[in-house]
Amino acid sequence: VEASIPEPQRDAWKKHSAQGFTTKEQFEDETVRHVETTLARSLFNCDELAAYSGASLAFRDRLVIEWNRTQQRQTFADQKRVYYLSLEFLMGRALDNAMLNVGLKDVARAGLKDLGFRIEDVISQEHDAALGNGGLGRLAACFLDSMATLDYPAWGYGLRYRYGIFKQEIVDGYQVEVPDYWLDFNPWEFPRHDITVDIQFYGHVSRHEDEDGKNIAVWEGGEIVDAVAYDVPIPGYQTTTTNNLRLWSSKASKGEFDFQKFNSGEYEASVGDQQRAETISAVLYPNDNLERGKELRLKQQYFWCAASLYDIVRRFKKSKKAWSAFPDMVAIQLNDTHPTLAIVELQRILVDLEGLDWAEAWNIVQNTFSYANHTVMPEALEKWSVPVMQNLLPRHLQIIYEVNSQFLHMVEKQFPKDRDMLRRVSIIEESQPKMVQMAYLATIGSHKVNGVAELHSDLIKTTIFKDFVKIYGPDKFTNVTNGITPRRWLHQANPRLSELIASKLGGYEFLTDLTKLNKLEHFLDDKDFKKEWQEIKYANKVRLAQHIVNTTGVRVNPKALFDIQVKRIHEYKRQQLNILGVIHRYLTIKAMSAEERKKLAPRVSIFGGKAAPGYWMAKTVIHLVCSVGEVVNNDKDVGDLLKVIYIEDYNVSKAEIITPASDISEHISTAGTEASGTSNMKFVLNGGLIIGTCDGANIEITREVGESNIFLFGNLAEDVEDLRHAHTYGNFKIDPDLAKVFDAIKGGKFGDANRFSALCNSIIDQGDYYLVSDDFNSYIKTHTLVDEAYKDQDAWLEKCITSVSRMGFFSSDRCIQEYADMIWNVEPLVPEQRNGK
Ligand code: NBG
Repeated sequence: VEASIPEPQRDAWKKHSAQGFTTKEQFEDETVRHVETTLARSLFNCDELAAYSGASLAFRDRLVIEWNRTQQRQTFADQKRVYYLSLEFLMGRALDNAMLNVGLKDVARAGLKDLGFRIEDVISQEHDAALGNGGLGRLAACFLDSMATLDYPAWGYGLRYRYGIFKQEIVDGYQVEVPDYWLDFNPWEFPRHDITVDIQFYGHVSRHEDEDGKNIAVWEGGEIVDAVAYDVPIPGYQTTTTNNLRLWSSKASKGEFDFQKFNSGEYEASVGDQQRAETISAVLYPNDNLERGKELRLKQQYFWCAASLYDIVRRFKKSKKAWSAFPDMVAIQLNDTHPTLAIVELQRILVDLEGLDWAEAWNIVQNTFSYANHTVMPEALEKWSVPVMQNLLPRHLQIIYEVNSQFLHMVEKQFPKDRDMLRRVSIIEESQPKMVQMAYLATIGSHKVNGVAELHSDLIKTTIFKDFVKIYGPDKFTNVTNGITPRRWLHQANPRLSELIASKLGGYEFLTDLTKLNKLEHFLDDKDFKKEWQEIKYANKVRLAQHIVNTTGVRVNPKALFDIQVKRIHEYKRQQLNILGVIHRYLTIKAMSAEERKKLAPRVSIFGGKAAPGYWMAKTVIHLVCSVGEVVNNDKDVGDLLKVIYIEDYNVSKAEIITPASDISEHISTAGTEASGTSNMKFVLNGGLIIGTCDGANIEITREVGESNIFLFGNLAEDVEDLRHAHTYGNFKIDPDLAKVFDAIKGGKFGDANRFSALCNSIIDQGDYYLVSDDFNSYIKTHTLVDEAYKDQDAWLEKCITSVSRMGFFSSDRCIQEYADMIWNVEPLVPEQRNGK
C-alpha cells in the first residue's frame, strides 16, 4: 500500500522532520525528556539504569533518523544489496558502540556529568545482546559493523530469541545455567507489527494444473505461524550509513489462533496453541560446534529463512525487474549451513509460486547464494533426518530430491560409472534413517564456498568437499580469512591504547584503515611512548584484577604475568591441556627451593567460557580448573607465584575488559580443528602475545607478526591422522611429565579423584583423540620460553608493539572488502554528507 504524504504537504513535513541531537545541551534535553516522558520517571527517581535508558533513547533517536535516510537512499539507488543470514548475532552492548560510531561520546560524557552521572557507570548498566554462542555469532556482529562502516547496502537477518545464551554461574566449582531474559527493556529494537509474514509448516503436497495447463505443486494444510519483524539499527563508524538487522519473532497467527475454541470454553487449549507458536523463537540452542538434530531447531531455521526470503523477494518485486535480474540485485550470504533451507525456499518461490522453469529458477538461485563453512569437525556438520523433514517441510524435501537427482545425473555424465563417487556426493545419505547433508546442499546451491582461514580453506578442499572440487573445479572454493572490527576491539575496549596510537600516528585513520598501524614500528626507540604503552597495559591489568577480586574474592598481583584462555569450553580447544600444564607448574613450584622460586615470574592463569549444558566433559574441565584454583590459591607456599582464576559468565562485555589485560593468551586447539579463531586476533591487537598451535588463523598471524613474536608449539595438522592411528594400533605411551600430573589428580590433591577419572581416561586409555599427551612436552617447554622472555621486559614490549603494528590484515573491513569483491559483487553506496563530514 502506498502511504506517501501528498506533494503539497511535504514541505510542512520536512520542516518538522526529526533531526536528533548534536550538542551537549541538546543531548541533555533529549535524555531528560526521555527519562521524564518515555520512562515516566523524575529527577527524584532517576538511578543509573534510568540514566542509561534515557541516554540510549536519545542515541536511538539519532540512529533511527540516519537509518530512515539510509534506507531511502538505498531504495532510490536501486543497486545490489547484501543479505547476511545468520542464526547468531553476538552483539554485546550497543550504547558505547553507538556513541563512538556517531562520534558523540565526549558530548554524552559531558552531558551525563552535568546530570550527575559517570559515563562508565551508565554504560555498564546495559544487558549484553547475547544472541550467539561464540566466534560464529561474534563474526556476524563484526561483519555488520564493517558493512555499515564501508557503506555497503547490507541487511542482517536473524532470529529474535527471547532467551539468548544462558548466563553462567559458578556454584561450588560447577557451572550452573541461568536463563538470560534480556528483553525486559531493550531500547535498540523497533517492533514492526506491520511487517508480518505467514509461515507454513507440516501439511501435504498435491499437484494441480494452472491456467496454462502447467502442472504445479501446491503445499496445503498444516499450520501457520506468524513471523513479526524487529529492526535493530546498525550505525557505521564515522559515516551516516546506518544499516538494518532484522530479527524475526514468532507468534500465533491471527488466522490460525482458534477463536472458536477460545469462545467455547477451551480457553486453555487456545492459549496453549499460542505458546507453541511462540516457542519457535524462544531460545537460542546453546551448542557451539555441535549439532543435535532437534525438530524445533529445524523449525527455527525454516521459520527464519522463509520470513527473510519473503521479505527479500517482496523488496525485489517492488522494482518490477525481470526475475533474471534477481542475482544482480540480491546477494545472500549463508553464515554456515544453518540457513541452507533458504536455497530450497527460493527455488520453491520461483517454481511453485512465480511459475518459472526449474532450470531458469535454479540458475538464479545458484547465482544468488554463497556459503561460508566454519568447521570441518564431523559432529558439527548439519544433517537432518529425511522423515523429520518429510513431516515438517514436505515440499522442500521434494525439491531437495529433485536438486539431488539432477546433480547426480550431471556427476554421472562427468564421471561415468563411478558409483562410489555418486554415493559420496549425494545430498541424501543412505543411512537408517536417511539424512540430508546440509553442507552438500549449500555447496551445490551456491556459486562460491569459502573457508575462514587459509589452512581451513585448504582442509575443506581435501576433506569434506574433496569430490566437489573435482566436480566444480577449484575456483568455486575460496578463502576469506576472518577479521575483527577495530572499533569495538581496540577503540572501545582499550580507549587509552587507541588514544596513544592516535597521538603517534597523527589521528584515528587506523580505525578505518588498520594497515596504518605499521607506522608504529617507527616508535620502537621512543622511550616515552614505550613507557606509556606499558602503563596502559598495567592499568588494564589492574582493572581486570579489580573485576577478579570483586567477583571471586581472590586477589591477584597485577605485576604477575597474566596468562588468559577465554573461549567456549570444548575438548578440541584443549582447556584440559592448559589446566594440566598449570598443575605441572604447581608441582614444579612445590618441588623448588626458595632460591629457585625467587627466579620464577609470578603468573596468573585465567580461564573463562561457557560449556554447552549437555557437554559433560566440558563441564568436568571447568570443575577441574575451579578445584585446582581452590588448592593453589590457598597454598601459602606458592603465594603470588601462581594463581588460578575462573571468570564467571564470559561474554562480549567481559571480553572488552579481559582482552586488553593479557600478557599472553592461549589458542591451543589440536592442529586442524579450529577453523580460524578470532580472539587470537583481538588479543594481539591489544598488545598481548599469544601461545598457540599451528592452527586456524594462528598461522597467518605468525606470518604477519613474525615467528619471533609468537610462541608456537605442537604437532602439525598433517600429522594428526597418523598420530591418532598410532594411538589405536601402536603402543601408546603417555608423556612422563603428564603422567605425574595424573598421579597428583588421582592421589586426590584436587579433591575427589573420581570426579576427574573420565577426563583423565579420555587421554590415558581412550585414544587421546585431541593429542594432549603428544603435545604436552612441547607445550610445557614453550611456557618455559614464555617465562624467560617475560623477564626481559624491554624485549617483551618490543615484541608487543611490533605485533600490533603488523595486525592491519585482521580487520573485518578487509574481510568484507574481499567478500564484496570476490563473492557478492556489490558496490558501496556513497553516504550522505552531513555535519561537516
Ligand atoms: C567457528 C569456528 C571458529 C571460527 C568461527 C568464525 C563454528 C561452527 N565455527 O574457529 O570454530 O573463528 O566459527 O568463523 O561455530
